Amino acid sequence: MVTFSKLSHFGALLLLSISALPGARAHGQIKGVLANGVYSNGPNIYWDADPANEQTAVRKMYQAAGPSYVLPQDFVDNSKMACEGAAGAPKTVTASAGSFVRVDWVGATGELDGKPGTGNVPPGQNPWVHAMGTVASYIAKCTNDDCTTYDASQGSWVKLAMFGIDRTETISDGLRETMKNKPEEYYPTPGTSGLWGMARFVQAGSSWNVTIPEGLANGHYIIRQEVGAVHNPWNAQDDSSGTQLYIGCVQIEVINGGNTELPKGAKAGSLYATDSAFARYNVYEDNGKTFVDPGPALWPSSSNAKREEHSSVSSSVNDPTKCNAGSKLKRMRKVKRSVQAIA
Ligand SMILES: [Cu+2]
Repeated sequence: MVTFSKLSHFGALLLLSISALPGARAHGQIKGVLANGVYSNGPNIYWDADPANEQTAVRKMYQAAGPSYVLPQDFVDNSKMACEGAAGAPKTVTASAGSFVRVDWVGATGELDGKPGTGNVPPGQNPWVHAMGTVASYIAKCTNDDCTTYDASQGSWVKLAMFGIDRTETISDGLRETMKNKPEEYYPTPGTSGLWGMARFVQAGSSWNVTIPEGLANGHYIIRQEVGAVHNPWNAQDDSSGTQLYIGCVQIEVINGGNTELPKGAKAGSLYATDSAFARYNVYEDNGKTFVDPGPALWPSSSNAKREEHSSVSSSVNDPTKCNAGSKLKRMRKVKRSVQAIA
C-alpha cells in the first residue's frame, strides 16, 4: 500500500516534468477565492511573469517547500508552515465579518478529472487528487496593517476550523470507487464508517468555505488553509514519508466587523509536533479508528461542535441539517458576544 502510493507520487512528478512546467512540482494549489460576491484568481505558481500574479491576493504556494508540501521534519519551520515560505501577494480581498470566504482548490494533475464523486468542478479544472486527511482553516492578523508585505512567519495563528474524520458519515460510493483506481484506495475500508475532511472537500468540488467570525474587528488578516494528506504514512527509514501539508494563504481585509480581536494564537511552527500522532498517523493500520483532530483549540470556543466549514452551496453533498446546526451555533455565538460586550 505504501509502495503503491509512493509510486503514484513519482508518477505525478514524472508527468509534471514531462509537461515541462517550470519551477514548482506542485500537486495542486488555490485556484481562486469568492468573497463578498467577488471572485479573485489565485497566482500562476508556474510562471512568475504571468500578469495574473499582479492581481492576486493568494500567496504563491511551493516557494520554499522542498517536495511541494510540508513534511513532518519541517513542521517546526515557522515560514514553511505559515504559507509554504511564500512572500506577500500584491492584492487583498474584502470580506465581511460573519460571511463565508469560499476557497477553491485545483489539482496539478488530471487524475480525477470528471470522475464520480468529485463534485461540480468546472470543465478544464482538475479536482484535488487526495481524499484521506484533514482540511483546516487558520487566521492571523497582519499586525503591520498590510498583508501584502506582512511576514507570515511572525503570524500568531488561530484555528477557526478543523475537519479530521467524522465517524458518523462515510465517503460517497462514487468517490470510493474513483479512489480505488488511483491507486490510493480510500480508508476506512468499505463497511467501516469515517468521512475524512479531505473526502468531503473533494466531494464538494474541491472547494471549502471559511467563516470569518462574526464581530471580528475590521482589519487585515491572512486566512491560512491547510489540507493535510495522510496517504503516505511516516516510517523512520524514509524522510519523504509522513503527513503532507498543503498550505495556501489568502490576504483579506475584514469589513463590517465588531469589537472582537483575535486571541493570542500560535506560531505556525508550533501547531503540530514533528513526532505528533498527526505527523505519524498510519491510516492503513488504524483505518480511521483513533484519529484525533490535531493542533490548538478552535476559536471561537463555542464552535467546538462545528469542526467543519460548510462545503460549497452548489454541491449536492451539502447537508441541510448541518447548515442549520451551523447557523444556530452562529446565532449562539452572536448572543454570547453581545453578553461579553455588555460585561
Ligand atoms: Cu500529492
